[in-house]
Amino acid sequence: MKKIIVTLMLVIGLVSALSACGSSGSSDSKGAPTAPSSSDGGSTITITASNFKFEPAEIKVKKGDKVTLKLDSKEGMHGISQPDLNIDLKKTGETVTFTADKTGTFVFACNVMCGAGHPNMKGKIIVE
Ligand SMILES: [Cu+2]
Repeated sequence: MKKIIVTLMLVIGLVSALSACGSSGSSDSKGAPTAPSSSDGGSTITITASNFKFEPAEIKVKKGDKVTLKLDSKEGMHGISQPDLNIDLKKTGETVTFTADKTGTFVFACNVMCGAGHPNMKGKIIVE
């Protein structure tokens, strides 16, 4: 009799252990926020602007990449301007898509008068 109970307990233990394993849930992966995801359909890079900096302040792309920039103003009103790459964003959530067709370092700056730190709001896009 004792043997049967022990066996039963073992079986129950095993079954619950297995089902617990199976239902451990899906793990959603959060990728690195600044790294471009792919080069085929173009990648989207979100630039977060706050008083008075851009995050990331430096973006690296490969020549020929199709890149979409998205402006996310977290604090205050900011924009992103880079005339050589035809970038001119002035509202949060706004995007621009460009093809990095020339190598070099392209400095972008805030184009909305946002306060004392405005002249220091700069970042760069490096096309290599
Ligand atoms: Cu500004």
